[in-house]
Amino acid sequence: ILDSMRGRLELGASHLNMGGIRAYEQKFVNAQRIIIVACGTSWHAGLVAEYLIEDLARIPVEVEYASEFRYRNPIITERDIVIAISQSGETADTLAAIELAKSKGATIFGVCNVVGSSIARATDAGAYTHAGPEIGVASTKAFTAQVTVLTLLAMIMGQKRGTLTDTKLRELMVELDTIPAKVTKALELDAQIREIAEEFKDATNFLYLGRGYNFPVALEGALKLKEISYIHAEGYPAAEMKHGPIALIDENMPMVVIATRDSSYEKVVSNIQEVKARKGRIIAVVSEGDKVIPAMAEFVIEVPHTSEVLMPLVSVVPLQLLSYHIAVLRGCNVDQPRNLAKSVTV
Ligand code: F1P
Repeated sequence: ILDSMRGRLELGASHLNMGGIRAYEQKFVNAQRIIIVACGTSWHAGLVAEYLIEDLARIPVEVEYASEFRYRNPIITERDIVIAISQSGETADTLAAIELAKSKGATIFGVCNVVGSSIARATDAGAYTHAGPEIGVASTKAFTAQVTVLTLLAMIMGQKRGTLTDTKLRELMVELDTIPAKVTKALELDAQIREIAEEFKDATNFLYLGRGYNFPVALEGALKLKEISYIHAEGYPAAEMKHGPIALIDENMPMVVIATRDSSYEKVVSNIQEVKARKGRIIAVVSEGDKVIPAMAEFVIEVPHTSEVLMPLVSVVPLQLLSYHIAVLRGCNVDQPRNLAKSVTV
């Protein structure tokens, strides 16, 4: 199993510096800490990786905005592994964060989409995502590909460190193979999501809530809406709502709640109750067959069920579709949003 995963990761290796994980396997196994640096959507993929690596491999992870990390005075040692994530491989802030970490002796592992890009060349090792060119400026399939590579990486680390049993590893491998079909099913929700978009196309604010693995997905849903439809949107961990954002809820506030069946499901149900009591308009993303939340939410989007570790790969899809349809209905150019560059090189 490990060999097949290695094979899958090393498919992403090239003749450049992106040499796959094998040469650095021991470094990963013995890592004291992993620092993830990235921007935008890639940073959200990094947050998912924090959950994955801490859960499966039990290595402490810090996720940093490269744009902030490069300008402060972070503590970095040669025992650290820095994972740099970038779709374009040209993001100036991520490149600068890599250079800083390198100057302190850290090992740099890249997760990039563009072969031979500046970031790929600056890393010691890495894996290409091979998601194909992102036609639009806003990252979508790159997120899925990044999370997939990072999942495999966490699984390899977990197996090598003995924190992930062979049985659990095998189960995850089998489940990973079901993900493409589940993503296809989620994409088939297109017409239903367009109807929801019709309802909310004139909204001026949106809140996105999620817990656990679905928290980074909430952030990513909000970012996609901002990027392509120019609607103000914020993502929060669902439990943070009571620490501030709850004040924003009224009958005009659409709330997208990612509430798939996982270890925090019951808590998310009680968050939904709190929103409902304040007359917020709830759009809930739930696991197929859920009977509880459909009775509470105004709109329900059912996605195929999968375990929480892999759920971001499925639950992000309806949020991307929602942003897309709202943007199109508002007459926005989804491929070339205003003010946004494909590669932020300054
Ligand atoms: C990072 C990023 C994208 C965003 C936009 C601007 O790019 O913030 O996530 O959608 O394209 O750049 P990258 O480092 O992943 O190429």
